[in-house]
Amino acid sequence: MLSRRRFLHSLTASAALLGLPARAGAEAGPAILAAGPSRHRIAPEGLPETDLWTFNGSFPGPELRFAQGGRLACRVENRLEAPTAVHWHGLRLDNAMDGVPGVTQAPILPGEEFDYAFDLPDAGTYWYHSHAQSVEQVERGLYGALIVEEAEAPEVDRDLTLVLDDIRMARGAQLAGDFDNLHDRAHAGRIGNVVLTNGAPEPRYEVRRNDRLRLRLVNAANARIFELGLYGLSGWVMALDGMPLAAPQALTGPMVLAPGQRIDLIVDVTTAEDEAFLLHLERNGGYAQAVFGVAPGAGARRPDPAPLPPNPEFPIDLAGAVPQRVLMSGGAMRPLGEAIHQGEVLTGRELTDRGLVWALNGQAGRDILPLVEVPRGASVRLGLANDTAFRHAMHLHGMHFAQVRPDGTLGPLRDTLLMAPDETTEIAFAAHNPGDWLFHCHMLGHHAGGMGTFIRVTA
Ligand SMILES: [Cu+2]
Repeated sequence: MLSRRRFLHSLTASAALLGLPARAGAEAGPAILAAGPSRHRIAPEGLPETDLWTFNGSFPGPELRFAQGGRLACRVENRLEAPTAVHWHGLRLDNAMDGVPGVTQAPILPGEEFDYAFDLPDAGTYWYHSHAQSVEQVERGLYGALIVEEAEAPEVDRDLTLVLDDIRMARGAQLAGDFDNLHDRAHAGRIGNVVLTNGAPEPRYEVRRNDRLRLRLVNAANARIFELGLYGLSGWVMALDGMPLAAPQALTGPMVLAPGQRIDLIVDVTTAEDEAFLLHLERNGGYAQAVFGVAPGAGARRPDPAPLPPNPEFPIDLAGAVPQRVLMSGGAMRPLGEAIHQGEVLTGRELTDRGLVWALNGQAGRDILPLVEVPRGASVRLGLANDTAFRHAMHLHGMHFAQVRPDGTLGPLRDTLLMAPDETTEIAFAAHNPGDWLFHCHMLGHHAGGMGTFIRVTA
């Protein structure tokens, strides 16, 4: 892995050159994220390095860490030959900083830059990624973790972020170039053939027996839904999509992590063997997603962890919520007959010619009108029906929602919800954050293929 220390050193130098104020302690996030091409050793020695697009030449991009209640200030420089923009996934931030070209900002053109600056009211595990031509740019490596630290963090021996991805590698250890192919779009999305953790296949981390680890899992893949297990580690789910659970939930079975989602774990190294694993589960067994080398340790088992401190809350008024249905349609096996695209009714053939294969409420691609418009402070209740043969990971920008359980109670807060084929469910959220906020499938080819809309919260 790249040395974070070396990276921070080089940034301090750039900040000084630009006359930007130096920051200290947990506020010392980089002053600059430069998007540009870089080469990385992913394939075994003997094969070429892989050409990627990354932030600051690091794959994944540098892990950003800030203190809760602090402020992120970061200049994004575009050294690519394509327009870009950075979305700060899961953060309840100012709309103008959300990083969606054509909605919250103009794209950052090659050679240009954009200054992002916003407050960080919530602690948790978040991530940042390109939101311009994301089906290509995220696949090429334009993403990184963003951690907001609690003032009173739980005591652990190691706080480790594991950013999961898969890439589709072709000859010469280079990415297969057909990022936009219609077949992927209309099926489960671009699924890779090389699975990575922090940019490497099967990385190894050294720990000691009885160590307590905080593992922050982030799914940065285009479309892969990770099913994960632990071997030799046992513990609790502490947070989902950055938001703390009211009570730690003991881990008893596999974990499912859809694209865009995060899980915070606290685990103890309980194995008597000399290795433990984060397992990637497949139908017929599992293999190592990440390996932990286990050295003898002097420590004893610790008591169960206390819940993480709660983030600021915005109560959801379920009874008074504005209802809106969302019908998800299209894709292979149940293709769109016709749908509206930017105010025009198009046939299935015409839609396909434009790469559009999915629709929300009969709209293929983002309309000029919002899915729903509410005043700030209202609550919204979305009835979601997945009338497709595929799974989708529906992501809301700028606000967290809760799933409404059949008994009417609310599940934990999330920003991305995985839906099964033919599933219907409801989510609800407090519209506390003014602006136009995307609501889209985080399988990036599905979004590019039409599965996206937005919600307007008026001030
Ligand atoms: Cu989808």
